[in-house]
Amino acid sequence: MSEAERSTGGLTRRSFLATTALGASAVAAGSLTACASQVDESTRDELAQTGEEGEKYFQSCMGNCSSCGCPFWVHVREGKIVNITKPDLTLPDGSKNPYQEICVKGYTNIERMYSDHRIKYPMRRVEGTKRGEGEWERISWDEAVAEITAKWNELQQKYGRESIAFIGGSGNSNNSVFYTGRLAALMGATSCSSTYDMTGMMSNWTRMGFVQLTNSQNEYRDMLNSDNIFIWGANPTESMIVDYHLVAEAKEKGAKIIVIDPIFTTAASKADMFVPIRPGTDGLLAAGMAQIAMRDGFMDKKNLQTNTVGPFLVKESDGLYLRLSDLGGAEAGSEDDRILVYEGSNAIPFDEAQDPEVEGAFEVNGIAVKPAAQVLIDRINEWDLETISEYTDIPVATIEELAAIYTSGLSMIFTGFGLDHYANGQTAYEGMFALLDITGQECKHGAGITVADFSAPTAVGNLNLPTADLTDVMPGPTVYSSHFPQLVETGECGDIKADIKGLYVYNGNPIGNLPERQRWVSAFEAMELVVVADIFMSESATYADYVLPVAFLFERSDMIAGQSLFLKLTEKAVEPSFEAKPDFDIVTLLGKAMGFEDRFTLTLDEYLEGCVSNDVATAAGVTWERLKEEHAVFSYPEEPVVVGVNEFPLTATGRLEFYHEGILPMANAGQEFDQRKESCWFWEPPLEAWHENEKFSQYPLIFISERCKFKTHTMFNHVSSLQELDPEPFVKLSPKDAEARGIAEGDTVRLFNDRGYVVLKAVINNGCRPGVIVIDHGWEKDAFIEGHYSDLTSIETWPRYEGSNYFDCLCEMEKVQ
Ligand SMILES: Nc1nc2c(c(=O)[nH]1)N[C@H]1C(S)=C(S)[C@@H](COP(=O)(O)OP(=O)(O)OC[C@H]3O[C@@H](n4cnc5c(=O)[nH]c(N)nc54)[C@H](O)[C@@H]3O)O[C@H]1N2
Ligand SMILES: Nc1nc2c(c(=O)[nH]1)N[C@H]1C(S)=C(S)[C@@H](COP(=O)(O)OP(=O)(O)OC[C@H]3O[C@@H](n4cnc5c(=O)[nH]c(N)nc54)[C@H](O)[C@@H]3O)O[C@H]1N2
Ligand code: SF4
Ligand SMILES: [Mo]
Repeated sequence: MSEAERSTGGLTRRSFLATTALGASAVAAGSLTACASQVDESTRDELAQTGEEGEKYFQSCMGNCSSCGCPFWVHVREGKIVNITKPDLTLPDGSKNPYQEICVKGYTNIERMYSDHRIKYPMRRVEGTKRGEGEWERISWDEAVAEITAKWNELQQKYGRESIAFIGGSGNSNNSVFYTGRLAALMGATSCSSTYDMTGMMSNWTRMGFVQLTNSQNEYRDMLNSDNIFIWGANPTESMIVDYHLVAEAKEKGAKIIVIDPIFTTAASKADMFVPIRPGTDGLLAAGMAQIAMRDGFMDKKNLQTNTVGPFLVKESDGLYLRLSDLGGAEAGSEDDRILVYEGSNAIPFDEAQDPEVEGAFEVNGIAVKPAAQVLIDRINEWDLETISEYTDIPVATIEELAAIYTSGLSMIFTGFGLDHYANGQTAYEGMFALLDITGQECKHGAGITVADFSAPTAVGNLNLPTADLTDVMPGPTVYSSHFPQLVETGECGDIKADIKGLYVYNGNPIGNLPERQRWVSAFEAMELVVVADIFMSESATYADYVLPVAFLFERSDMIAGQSLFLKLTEKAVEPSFEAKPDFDIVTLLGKAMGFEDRFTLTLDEYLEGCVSNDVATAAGVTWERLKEEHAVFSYPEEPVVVGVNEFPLTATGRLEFYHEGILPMANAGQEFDQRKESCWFWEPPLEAWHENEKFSQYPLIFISERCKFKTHTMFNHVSSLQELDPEPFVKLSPKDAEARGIAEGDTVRLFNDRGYVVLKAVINNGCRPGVIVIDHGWEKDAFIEGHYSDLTSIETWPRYEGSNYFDCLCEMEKVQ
């Protein structure tokens, strides 16, 4: 393929421009996925220009970005979708919904729907061809369902119920697709749970408990109450496109914006201060700032005493809290066996204390103890500012300046998932939490930490419904994607034993989106049956034995919960293209054929109605009738949620927990686990992405990715108009790294390490930190000249959290001659 062809997904530039938005001539002859659109472009253009509004249906993008689903009106004329416009959702006070805009990707959903990349029919890989060769034959739904379920029965009889694994993804969060979990549970199949973003989310949950409305401490709107906003490990102008205006508005109101990132992002270009940091060292920077704050008298004792576990006494011997039972005052484990704090030379139950100590070391009945806050402070003080400066590569004076700004007013940390993508990302999040707890920048409006994920409607739209009635059913095991290849390779993962022989992939594109792609390709190859249900011919679908066509968002009604202030009920605007069906219908067909007729009796509407027949919805005033009438119902508190103000930690102690007594790893994958070390913040270098790592002399470049405005993961990859704006992948590198390797702008380069390689173009960029290279996220294999960027990354995890550690990756680069 020539370069021009490659950059436009296989079409020459001329034919590409001529066929943008699926002109019939773009159709690859004979391919069953490539299809003539049901409406040709000129007809749709004509329809779009008639000036009439057409029929309007309430719909939503489901980009899995920002606030996860900007609401739309889609306009239909003569059965064709011709336009997308923005509904004006308002908050109860009459103000505009702050979480809805339509970005450039959003408007291309029409083109996406009519794209030649849709899967049109159920298809079976042609017998005698290999997976991935792309030879398909069209079959009927009856054949597909009969053949797939016959094979499932055979495999389950031979290898056990758990030998079929269901792998979901982050795809589009909608209640229809979640229904797939019902089939998996009934079949006793193994569920593979994807681990992207997991370290970040688990760090939050471990600290706050599974609070209902937010995964972070403050909802985004609360930034408008802040004096300082630290954008720290997030790239919101690309990844939270429709939410970034809140940062801009806060700035207009006078807030100072500080960006801490290894690369000079667009947000950095708009900020008051940019601090380039060495990757993987954020926890240390936070510790340095906390140290300075304490030195300068900004320790907030009251906050530690009341909102956190700060005063709880920790026994030096075993790291457990000192309780009344340790002193013979209560029966161990009884309700009265309360945790003790130190006040006026005595250890007393925490709920009787007025002004407990948060610092110091004490002896109680011969037992050496320290308040948990002191344990944290000791860990922080193990690091001196010079060492912190050396490791973070930030001058001491800058760390001092950051601390001074942070303590100068109400400060918010706006973080994201950049820090999550290192194996020990919790050291960064927990470092930030320590800074918040010590300085008291929390539990009040304008101060705290915010990350995309405020999820009121998730509870309202009961996502547990698909399995809630299955109390008599024994579901299969759940394994995290970070250990799924291990399970396939060895049949074991901790306590789980399963001989996985069949995969059902839905709502995700694991090959290419999960780290260490070759392990995933091998896992797919080891299967006797791979089924992929998708709207599009994704990279994973190309490795399937059967593909099942899923209806596009506008071709079904659905409920969208999560990352929004509104619960939304979308309306089917047009009939599904070709033979596509909503996941709900697909799962119902498969479930009935597996013998679960009496468990799949609902229609999609009945199921969606059931989703809002729950107490949380009733309390929020959300009813099916209202949803039918209003489409989107505000189901969130009017004031931004701030944990510690209008929502409270749901931890065992009822407080924010920076110390964890007896913490366990997220999953037992047979790993060693140092419970004492993990009980409280500490810092160690990333597993791989570190200049003192033994691989560094061979592979001295840290490979990270960034979000791109024109893609959400791989979901908008085949939209021609976006391809025109963003035609091919390239690696960004600093002038210094380019010079050292004789690389010039536009050269073709090869990145490689022990795991794999990728060949693509190089772009030299001054905003790139020397030693760090960047490829934007979301490309699939056909986009690269050779290889795949996910062949570089590692699946290895930290013992505590199951993560996907895309950025914890070293490689080298050379010019391709
Ligand atoms: N357009 C678009 N938007 C999206 C998505 C998409 O694919 N496309 N995906 C959505 C999803 S699922 C997610 S999880 C989010 C993720 O979006 P973000 O939370 O913004 O995460 P990333 O873009 O992965 O990384 C954020 C920033 O962290 C920086 N970074 C990398 N390493 C370090 C480090 O060691 N320290 C510090 N301080 N910074 C570091 C990166 O340079 C980057 O600027 O975006 C969502 N929004
Ligand atoms: N190198 C690198 N890799 C990364 C990241 C990174 O920063 N760098 N980020 C990671 C992160 S944070 C995330 S969240 C993951 C995302 O990883 P994935 O969840 O695998 O992301 P998508 O590419 O969006 O794949 C979603 C698939 O689901 C399909 N789909 C959409 N809606 C539906 C539906 O209703 N039903 C069905 N059956 N299918 C549907 C889409 O067509 C698409 O093929 O990527 C991760 N991968
Ligand atoms: S892709 Fe754009 S329009 Fe769609 S949800 Fe994301 S930000 Fe909104
Ligand atoms: Mo993500």
